[in-house]
Amino acid sequence: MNKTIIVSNRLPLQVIIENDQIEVTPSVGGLATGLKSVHKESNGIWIGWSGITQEELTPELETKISKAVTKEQCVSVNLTQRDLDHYYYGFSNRTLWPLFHYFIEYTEYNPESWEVYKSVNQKFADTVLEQVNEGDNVWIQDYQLLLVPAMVKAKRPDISIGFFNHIPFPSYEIFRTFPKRKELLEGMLGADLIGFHTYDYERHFLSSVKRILSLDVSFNKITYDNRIIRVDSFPMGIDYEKFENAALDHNQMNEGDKSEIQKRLDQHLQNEDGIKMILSIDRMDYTKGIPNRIKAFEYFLRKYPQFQEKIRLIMLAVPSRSQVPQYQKLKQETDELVGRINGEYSTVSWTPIWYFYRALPFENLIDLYTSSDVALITPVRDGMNLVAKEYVATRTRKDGVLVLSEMAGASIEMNEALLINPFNFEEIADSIKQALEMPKAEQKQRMQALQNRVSRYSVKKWANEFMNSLDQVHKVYNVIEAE
Ligand code: GDG
Repeated sequence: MNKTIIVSNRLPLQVIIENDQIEVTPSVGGLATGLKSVHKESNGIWIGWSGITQEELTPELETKISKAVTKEQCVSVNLTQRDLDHYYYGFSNRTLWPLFHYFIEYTEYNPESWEVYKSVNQKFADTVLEQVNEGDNVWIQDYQLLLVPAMVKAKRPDISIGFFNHIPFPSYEIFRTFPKRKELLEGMLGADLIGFHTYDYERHFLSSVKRILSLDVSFNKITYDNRIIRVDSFPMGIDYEKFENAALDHNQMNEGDKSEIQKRLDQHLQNEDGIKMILSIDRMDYTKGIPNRIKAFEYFLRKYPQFQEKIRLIMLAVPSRSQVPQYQKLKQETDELVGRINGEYSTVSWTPIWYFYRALPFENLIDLYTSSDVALITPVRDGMNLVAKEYVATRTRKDGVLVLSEMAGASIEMNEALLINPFNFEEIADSIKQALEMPKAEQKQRMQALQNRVSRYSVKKWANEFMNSLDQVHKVYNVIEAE
């Protein structure tokens, strides 16, 4: 039976070592859920790193991990600490991430990291080659693995390969600045189908292929190496039902079953007459526009002082890549901004910003989504942004307003949100006011339209559409071969 091999930087599971024993728990992230039908139900396998470096492993532990992940239909790729430093923290996070998000000034180019990135991509490709059989499909995920498609295709031209980029693809003028631009494109072109979240990313990619590799890209098809490669957009969705059901359960919860956070939220909602909650959730990342948001919030408090003591910004920032200096700087800037604004505006009974720098369990995420009148999502660049979609899915009472940056891929499908330019503080402040004062009927109308769209295009549908397109492209390829 033919299978699909999914390849991503991390396996969809958590491996914990304690006293020489290992525990493996499946991860519940969006990608793992979305690809479940492709992975588990079709007897597929998932290739990725387990989260444990080679240095942490004894031969016994390695065998145990290998056995445990095999049970989950996974195969782990072994990485050393040096691999991780250069391939992941180095080339992926200090080079490709800023480059693809238009932060050219943060983009470092270190030849040693590039060499390790190539060798680690080769490790992933070699693992695919060990596992692949005739008739299988391979679906490679994201910017950490840009070279894997060509590495697999070189050895197995018969195998159908898909690649999906989860982050933006920058415009040609940005991409052309990068020393290894040609190699990255050639790596991606090993795939038969290349997917992006939006048409704009697709367009940027095609223009780079046309101008850097001088290839014809008419009708989203590239003929290269005697093959046809198709490029298309597949906006990723969420597991809508999971969020909707969690919110429904949450809304019917007895007092005794409520989390501590929810009890605190309830207390404040009841005690502080008429106070409204504005929510933001993101990884602590410079692409998410966190300082812009805080500054715009301060501008709002100054411009519309009648809202002081009537609203609160709840900001959940999840620690991320804290070894990278720009992330440390961002954390410091955020701490200072929050401290300054709280210092300046707080009263004995009111603090304008509640700031959490940690990851919270899923249940608390639902507490926050369901208790917030407004979601304020202001990335300066974001491939998609699933938080915006999750907020919408949890608003089962059809109220709440989404204020969303037009720089998030999600904004293309979420026109009923209040769309803002994250660099325009005035516009953000005015949109916060509009959101807080929006009549219930208008909230309902906008929310219903958003829910209809977000529920229709779920993450499962996203995965199925990608796989169906990959099958189509492969058929065309076979026809050309036969001719
Ligand atoms: C990349 C692209 C693209 C957040 N805090 C907690 C928590 N989360 C979950 C959210 C959401 C996910 O993390 C974040 O997803 P995003 O899409 O917003 O952002 P990235 O992490 O940057 O993801 C992005 C995505 O890939 C998919 O292609 O949309 O553009 O950058 O699901 O719910 N989950 C829990 N606790 C937290 O504190 N449990």
